[in-house]
Amino acid sequence: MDITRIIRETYNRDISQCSNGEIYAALLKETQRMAQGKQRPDSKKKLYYFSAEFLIGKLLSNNLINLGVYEDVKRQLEESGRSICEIEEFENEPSLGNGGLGRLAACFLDSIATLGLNGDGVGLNYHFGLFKQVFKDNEQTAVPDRWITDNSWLIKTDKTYRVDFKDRSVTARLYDIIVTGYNGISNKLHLFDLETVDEGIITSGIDFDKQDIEKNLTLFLYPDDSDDDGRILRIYQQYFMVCAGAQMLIEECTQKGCKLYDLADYAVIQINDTHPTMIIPELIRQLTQRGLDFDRAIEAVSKSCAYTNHTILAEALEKWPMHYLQKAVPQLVPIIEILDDRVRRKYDDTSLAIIDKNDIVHMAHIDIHYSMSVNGVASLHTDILKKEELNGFYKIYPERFNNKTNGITFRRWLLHTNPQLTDLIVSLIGEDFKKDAKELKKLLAFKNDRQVLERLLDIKQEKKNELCSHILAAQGIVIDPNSIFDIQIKRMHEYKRQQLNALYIIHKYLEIKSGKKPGTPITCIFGAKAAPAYIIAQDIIHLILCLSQIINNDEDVSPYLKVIMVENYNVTEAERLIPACDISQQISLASKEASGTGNMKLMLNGAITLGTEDGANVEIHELVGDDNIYIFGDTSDIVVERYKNKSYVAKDYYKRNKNIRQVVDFITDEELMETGDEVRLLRLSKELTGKDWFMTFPDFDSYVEARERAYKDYEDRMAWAGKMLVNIAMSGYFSSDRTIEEYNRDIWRI
Ligand code: 26V
Repeated sequence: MDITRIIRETYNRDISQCSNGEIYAALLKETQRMAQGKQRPDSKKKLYYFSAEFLIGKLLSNNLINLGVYEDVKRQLEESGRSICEIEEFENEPSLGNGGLGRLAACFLDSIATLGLNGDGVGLNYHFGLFKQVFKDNEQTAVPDRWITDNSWLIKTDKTYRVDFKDRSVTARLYDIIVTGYNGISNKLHLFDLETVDEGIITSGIDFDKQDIEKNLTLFLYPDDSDDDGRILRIYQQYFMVCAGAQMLIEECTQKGCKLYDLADYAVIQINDTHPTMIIPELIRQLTQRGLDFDRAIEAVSKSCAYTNHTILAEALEKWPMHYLQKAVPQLVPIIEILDDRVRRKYDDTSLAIIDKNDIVHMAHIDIHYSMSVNGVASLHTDILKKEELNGFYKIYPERFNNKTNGITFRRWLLHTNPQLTDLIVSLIGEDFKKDAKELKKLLAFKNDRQVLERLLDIKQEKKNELCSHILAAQGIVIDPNSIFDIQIKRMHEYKRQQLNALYIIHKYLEIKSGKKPGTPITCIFGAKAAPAYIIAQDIIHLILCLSQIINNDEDVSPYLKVIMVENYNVTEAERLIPACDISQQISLASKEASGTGNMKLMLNGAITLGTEDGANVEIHELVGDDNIYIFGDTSDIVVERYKNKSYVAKDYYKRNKNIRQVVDFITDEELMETGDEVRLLRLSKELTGKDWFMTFPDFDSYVEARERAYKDYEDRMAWAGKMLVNIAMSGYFSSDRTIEEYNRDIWRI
């Protein structure tokens, strides 16, 4: 890529006369041109990865890396006195996802293209994505996050599809984003947009008329679903995605010569969580409309579809009242009734039915009965699905169930976010790990190499310094770069237990107040958004922000302990935080976190996990061994048992355990109540002492013990660097290339 030439051709000026924004725009167009020039795969069978979320992050650097020109572009820009980082500031991050599920879909697209597989993503083009988080008076407020400008990666196509709802028809316009593989081919991310969408109907914050479907359908990702209108809007969105997607898919397959009944030879559809489930009845509908008989349509669709489950939390498994479907998409109702009827004829057990006695449709049940594969996302998670949550289904379809432990793309989470570490690894073991992550194991040979370990510590320091400058610039907070960076970054949710982390921070604060100072200062960093309608999650954010205010302003304490909550945590912030992390907090209640993928990114960047035996932590533990991870808390078996026999009483722990009482009482102590909002703090305190549904109290002592042990071990810098090295070396298993190879080997067979 010759930047001088490109700039001259675009603007008829010299690069020195161009703003960074202009350079960005020119680079974007050129990168898009290069990506389009890449070979498109051409196989009979193609994967369609249907997902309501694709959290792709900024794409410029990522695409330059994948196209193999990043270093060259960076150098040319530097020669002209420009920096690629400053230029990338001009790119907006598309916030097309909530968290792990959407980011996983993005990592998968990268690996699918890298492995040369014929597979596209299919989703929605939300104009504002998820909200942008702004802190005000120690609370989260939500404002619209507009990301689409003239210089976005979206390519408008001339393809449109009609989507019929009960009382109206709308037009779906297809936009594409090119997905580049690393030294590979290119695929597409297909995003459908509502032709008549109107950004003008947003009133204040993220409020808008939820009934105005013709204008609102693709405005936001998962709008507030605390009321009926919000939930029905979600059904409209989901159907819009699958109806247009099914038309596109059938069109592509028939063009390749597919007869409708042999659809499974041409298309495999991965259903990412239950959000795209309506693709099953919708495809059946469209196939029968085109003349295929009903039985053969069911068969063709079931052989083409595969379902991934991403959670065992009952409240997160979608169940739609039939009258919602009647109201929005009545054409699917008779089909779903037939699907349910066939299940009922075959199996007596009513818990396996699709429509329950209250006329509620269990979306996951449609997926399980009418697809050829059901997978969990980490080994423990799949075991729990088989043994507990989906046991009834496992008994009738044992061959359908399989595990696919999640993964992450190392191109973004190592090569892009941590070039310093990448260079060190290249200098030690060569370039092969970039295509084959298992190669990282070769790093183990340097476990006792002082020079290498020192380099590792230097790089960590450099990344910590970079983060300090960023946080100072963005939020005006001074951080001690020599402190321990202890980080918890993920969606705010009670099961992820940010509240447990906060209780520890109170414990540490009181300890320092009483004169017991830590060996090394500690900086606790959080990054998390909470769903606007999720009150307790908002309360936990409030608690953390109040603690931050009190602790950071306390002269006795702040030299030893600081608390920071990063505003608007997103992929771009993650890219800054992850390489700078020393301790990775993965403290969900055992059995509740299906996998986690942040845990993998942090491990890859040399952070040591402090975690429960949950999700993929279990596999991290197995890989690195007891000495290179800090495990605490009750096991998933104990937790599952405790829920079953309802034996947990939070109040008992509160009464019996003085430490717990002390930290919990602090939430409603004078100091905090004066700083924060009484209603929020009282509600949170009551929630903990009265219920503590995610069992923070039973794990509290063991959490404190493990965390103290980690801090103490940190003091021995060489021993700590050894742990970092083992974590990096063993992280190869978590490459999404491995995950995708497994999906293709066991499910897709492209
Ligand atoms: C959604 C909701 C929505 C309603 C309120 C409660 C609730 C709780 C959890 C969820 C999560 C839905 C699915 C999801 O995002 N799962 C995540 O998928 C990741 C990729 O497989 C995985 O790493 C995370 O552990 C899992 O939580």
